[in-house]
Amino acid sequence: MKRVMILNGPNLNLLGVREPHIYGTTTLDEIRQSCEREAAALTLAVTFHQSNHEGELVDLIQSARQDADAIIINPAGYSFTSIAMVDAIKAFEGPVIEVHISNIHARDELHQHSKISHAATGVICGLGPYGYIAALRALAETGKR
Ligand code: CA2
Repeated sequence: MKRVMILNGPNLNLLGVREPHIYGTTTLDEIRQSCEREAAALTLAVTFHQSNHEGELVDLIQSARQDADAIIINPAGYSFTSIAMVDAIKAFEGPVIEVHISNIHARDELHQHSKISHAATGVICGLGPYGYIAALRALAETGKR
């Protein structure tokens, strides 16, 4: 069974609680539940993590070298700053899909240019929480054809 590690960066624990006009009303726990349901339907094994700490996210990306076949990551605010996460992702051999709930390209300049995208296999943004489901479906398809 393909193992997928889903990683969420800083402040995503506040989803659904603050700024619903940008990020919607779905909570991170609801996203976790829908990812777990979808993964079961696709026969993928998922783990779901959130951290507000860059080093902890780097440790998780490194651990994926042993523990996962693919990564889905919403790096949140670290998208725009973290060379350490870019380097860790480059050391991971499987596919890495970057997900953003909002359309970062339609945001202010601070939120537009993700450094993580340089190291990602693919990027999904602007589809709301469905982006995580789309990423799982893409990973389930990868390697089939
Ligand atoms: O759209 C996304 O998924 C983002 O990765 C979310 C990040 C933002 O910095 C990126 O530009 C796009 C921010 C996550 C913060 O989430 C909050 C949720 C509720 C209230 C405050 C922050």
